[in-house]
Amino acid sequence: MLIDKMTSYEFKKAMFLYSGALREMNTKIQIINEEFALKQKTNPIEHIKSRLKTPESIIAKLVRRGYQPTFENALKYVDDIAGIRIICAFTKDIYILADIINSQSDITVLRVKDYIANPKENGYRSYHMLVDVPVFMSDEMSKARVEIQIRTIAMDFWASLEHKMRYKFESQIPENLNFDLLECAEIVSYLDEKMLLLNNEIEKYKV
Ligand code: 0O2
Repeated sequence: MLIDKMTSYEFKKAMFLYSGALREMNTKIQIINEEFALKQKTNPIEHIKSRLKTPESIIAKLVRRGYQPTFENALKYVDDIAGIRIICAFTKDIYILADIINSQSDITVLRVKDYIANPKENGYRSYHMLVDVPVFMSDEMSKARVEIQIRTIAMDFWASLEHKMRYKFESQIPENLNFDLLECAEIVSYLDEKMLLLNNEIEKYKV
């Protein structure tokens, strides 16, 4: 069981690797953002959040998916033990960033889920990438998976509220609230489109 292994060297080393990969990825993304500011005097990224999933949350996810909450299953089935969320102002920046991450020679993109082109039924929008990041140690190199979620400020606003509601209602969100959430998701999508068009107009007048 995962609980039994939490104090073991094996578990600590795995979490150390995830944490290293998270920091590597964070630095990469910050460098990309600063380079944008240098070249184009604009930052595509509003802010970055990163976190390591707690053992409790790993166990909860495994149980939710019908797996035994073991260390081996955590490594095999929980893809977002290390997670980064990148918040952009505009949808176009999401795809620019995703392309740049994709082209980094030391990063292997394992999976992409484009919930912007294909929103979830509940209205969730975000761009997810699962990547393998190399972590160089004193005598070896290991890879660890990091889940990257890229979304706009508006998409993040929606996802935070939906997450809070799901938590409050223990995943049984009342039908009328689900309807309102879906309506808000459509408004968010419209707002993102409008803001992008507005920004394109502003860009034309840049000195
Ligand atoms: P938490 O509490 O944010 O960590 P996978 O995680 O890849 O094994 P899945 O569900 O196929 O399994 O992956 P997916 O769809 O890429 O979702 C992973 C994460 O995206 C979730 O992690 C959430 O953070 C976010 N997400 C996905 N769908 C929704 C949604 O409908 N609403 C909100 N608010 N967030 C969503 P966790 O572990 O489920 O949650």
